[in-house]
Amino acid sequence: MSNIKPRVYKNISSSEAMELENKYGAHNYHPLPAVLAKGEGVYLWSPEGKKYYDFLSAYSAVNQGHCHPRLVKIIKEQAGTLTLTSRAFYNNWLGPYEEKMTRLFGYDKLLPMNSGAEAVETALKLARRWGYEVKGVSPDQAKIIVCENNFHGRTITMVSLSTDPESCGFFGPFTPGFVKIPFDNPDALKSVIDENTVAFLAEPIQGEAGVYVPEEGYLKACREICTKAGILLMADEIQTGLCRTGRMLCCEYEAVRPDVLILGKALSGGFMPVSAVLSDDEIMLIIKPGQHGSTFGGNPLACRLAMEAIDILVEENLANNAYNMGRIFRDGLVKINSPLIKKVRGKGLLNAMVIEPITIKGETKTAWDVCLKLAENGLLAKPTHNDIIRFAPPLVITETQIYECLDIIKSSLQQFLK
Ligand code: IF1
Repeated sequence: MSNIKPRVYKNISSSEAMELENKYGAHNYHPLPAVLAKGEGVYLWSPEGKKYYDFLSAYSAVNQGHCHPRLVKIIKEQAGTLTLTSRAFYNNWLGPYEEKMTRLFGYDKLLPMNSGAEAVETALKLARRWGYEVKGVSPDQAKIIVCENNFHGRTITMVSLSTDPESCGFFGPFTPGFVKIPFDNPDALKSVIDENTVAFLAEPIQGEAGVYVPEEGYLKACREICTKAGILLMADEIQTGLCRTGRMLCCEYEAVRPDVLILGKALSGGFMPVSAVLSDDEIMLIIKPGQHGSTFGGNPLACRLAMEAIDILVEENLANNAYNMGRIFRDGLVKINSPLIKKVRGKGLLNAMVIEPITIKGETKTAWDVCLKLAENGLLAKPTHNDIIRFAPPLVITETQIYECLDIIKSSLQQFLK
């Protein structure tokens, strides 16, 4: 063992934190130069005490607000009681969690996993096996339709679905059996279905692609096409779900019930990875004991957190707040009337601003530069592409805070143009 003197890391400075990450950590991200040490509700603080509004919410994993007191209480209680048993045995919180979730979302069964990617992988495995055993598709011939510009995670199969070179480049060979069609195009879906097609997987709004909201009626049309063709509609609501878009599920806007519902992120209120797949017995019971699982899936700590995280969403009426605050936010962005704002779009508190590229003193300013300026002025947001900034604060944000953030955005854009 090396004889390095143990360092004390408590209260390291922002610059030390960045230095350590750059020196000892993989460079698989390019973070904004903001170091966070404390979070509460919609606020984040740096080690030096600089206060920020969080307009990313860890990519919609902190819908309930940072360190929600009810979740802190539950995790402390359960962490001192029982955290993990594995599914080799039962535990006293998985059943109650499964009952709560299946009743709330209206499905027969829930399969608990951890990361979002694992939940999407689970949905793909369910669809394939259902295709072979119920639909009668020939072995290893199952096809699953996905949308271009999707984001479903970072595993090899997830990036096999991707059309983004940043996500999938140089990670081949890819998992076969996927057909990619344009998003928001029901005819494209209908045209590729054949006797081997088992499912269609889509995000109700494409988050990473830049908060692409499909035309009104798109989800309903896909539902009808899948029903008619006898294939499964699978909704990845990992980012759009759990009140983010102004409804408990984004699919609710069109009264669409997916055959397979995929949840994650805010399912734990940002405390730990908790994901879930929900479907009815005809699909879920296709997987028999020993055919799928995970070490941490369904652990009692995750179950208690998720039950409390769901209760907070419902009892604090966060879908309603997301709907109302989102409308105020989008209207406010438009009213800024900045030449830098090309387009504003979104639903609930999943919004995006498309930036008009602008050259100032010979330098073309991008969404990244705008985000640097926003951070300087106390608002943290991240570009999803060169010209798109996603705005997704915790759903507990108040009207007063929304207006304060609109002022920060307005003044940041003005400072840009000076
Ligand atoms: C990163 C993006 C967002 C997701 C949807 C599945 C997953 C995600 C709709 C996988 C995860 C995260 C991953 C994170 C950044 C973030 C992201 F920019 F990558 F695309 F939110 F838009 N389905 N999204 O959004 O869930 O396995 O991560 O738990 O990888 O950089 P996960």
